[in-house]
Amino acid sequence: MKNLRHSFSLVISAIALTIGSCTTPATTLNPSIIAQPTASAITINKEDIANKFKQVTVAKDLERPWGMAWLPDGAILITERVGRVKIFRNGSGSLEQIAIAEIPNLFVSGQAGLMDISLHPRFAQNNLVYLTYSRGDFQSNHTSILRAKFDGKALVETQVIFEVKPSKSGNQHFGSRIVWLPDDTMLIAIGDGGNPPLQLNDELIRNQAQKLDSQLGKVLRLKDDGSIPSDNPFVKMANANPAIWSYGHRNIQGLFADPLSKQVWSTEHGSRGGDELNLIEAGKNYGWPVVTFSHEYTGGKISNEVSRPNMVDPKLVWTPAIAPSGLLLYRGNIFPNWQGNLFAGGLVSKSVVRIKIEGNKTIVRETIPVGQRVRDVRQGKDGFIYILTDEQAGQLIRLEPM
Ligand SMILES: [Ca+2]
Repeated sequence: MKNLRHSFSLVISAIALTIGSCTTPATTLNPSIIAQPTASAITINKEDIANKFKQVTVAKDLERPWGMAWLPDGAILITERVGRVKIFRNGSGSLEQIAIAEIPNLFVSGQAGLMDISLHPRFAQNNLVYLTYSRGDFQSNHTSILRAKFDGKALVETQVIFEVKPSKSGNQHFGSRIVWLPDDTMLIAIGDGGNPPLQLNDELIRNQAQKLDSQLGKVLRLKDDGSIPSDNPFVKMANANPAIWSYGHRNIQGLFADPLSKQVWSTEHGSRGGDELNLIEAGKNYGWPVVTFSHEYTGGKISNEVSRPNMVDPKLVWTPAIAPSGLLLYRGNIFPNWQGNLFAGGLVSKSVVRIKIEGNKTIVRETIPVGQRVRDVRQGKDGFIYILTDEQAGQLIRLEPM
């Protein structure tokens, strides 16, 4: 283990901001209160000074790693987008590939491939592991959930337990984080299918996010066998897909369910600017692409509206984009003053943003430069914060107090 670099824990490059709670009557949000990562510094308080830390690279040569999950003994299972799973053992520092029985019709291209990994909440009893991946080919593919058993050495008995409908073409916007709720159901975030000019049914595919008969652009809630719980919000609505938990999402790649507060937080990619932090609640519409701060990559407006009364406002907006992936709400003891803070990874920003929640306000407290594309941020079983970087030679980086 080597200390590759010291962090810049006191560098604060984002301005504090707040956006009204989602329950307030919607008004047009003032763009001046939106996060401007280049804006002026804010006052450094004792809390920040107490949390000096360093970034330690504990594993490297991971090829485009995407997700990670902790085994009961502290070892970490890590996915690589090309279709591999590796195991990292903290004690020895070893990183080894493990065998996986089969990933049927794995599609690796652009953003597609093997993505998230998550253990069943009762893994100690059933050894079940859940993986998300894109299945099919460039013409037709589905984000799918693969369930496997970890026998101590390999992932065996793989079985596809869920696939998103409808199918789509192309290699963009798959989602696909998995988190677990206290009742052992899972939430999975699914992207809207892709950018213009990609179409589905003779219109832009991104419009799927507002269609309740489609699973694209949604957060879905499923049972641990891939079936649909009978108490989902749209189960009784005619023509609505019963798996839907929330809708109007572009592409969520950061999702966290906090067992203490029972809150579910997400980070969502905008197009050009307009990335969002959202508090996810059942049955709610999060607006995409009807309301958004985001612009087309070509520069034009996507919508003239940024808020509507029946749609949930984001808690925080990033313009320019950070390209968020990986989200953690910290509940460990290693950094006591960071209790309850959110940590949002950024692919384009190559950083992790620390966000404090104060009642209905979310305040950007600091930006932690990583210098590599950040794909995932998690709290380890040991209470340290782990960062996975999306590079051809990606790294597993641990934040440690100094
Ligand atoms: Ca939104």
